[in-house]
Amino acid sequence: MKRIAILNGPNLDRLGKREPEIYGRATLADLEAALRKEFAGEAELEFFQSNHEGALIDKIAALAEAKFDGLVINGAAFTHTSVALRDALAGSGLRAVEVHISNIYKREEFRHHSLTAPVCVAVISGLGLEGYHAAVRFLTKA
Ligand code: CA2
Repeated sequence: MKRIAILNGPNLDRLGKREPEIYGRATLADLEAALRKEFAGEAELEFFQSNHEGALIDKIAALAEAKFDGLVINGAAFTHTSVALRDALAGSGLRAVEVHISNIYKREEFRHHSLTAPVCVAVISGLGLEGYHAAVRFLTKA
């Protein structure tokens, strides 16, 4: 069975609690339950959320050491700012899919550029939480 990790960056612990017009009403716990349900018996899923850049980087290194088969990452604001997160992904050798709930290209200019996208195999942006499902589906098959 493929082992896939789902990483969420800063403020995504607030999902479903604020700004529902952008991010919807489902919480991170709802997302975890929905993914576990869809991929039961198909993929082993591990979930991690942190508001701290270093914690995300440490987690990526641990997943690489554990030889995970794939990684879904919503780096949230760190997507646009963090060379360290990009370096961690690039150095991990993990197959990563970058997911954004919103369509970052329809939003402010500063969200249009991702430092992490070039070191991921694919990017999904604007499909809402369905983007995580699509990413896990892809990594489970690939
Ligand atoms: O669309 C996405 O998934 C983002 O990665 C979300 C980030 C944003 O900085 C990126 O540009 C695009 C922000 C996550 C904040 O999430 C919240 C959710 C609910 C309430 C408050 C924040």
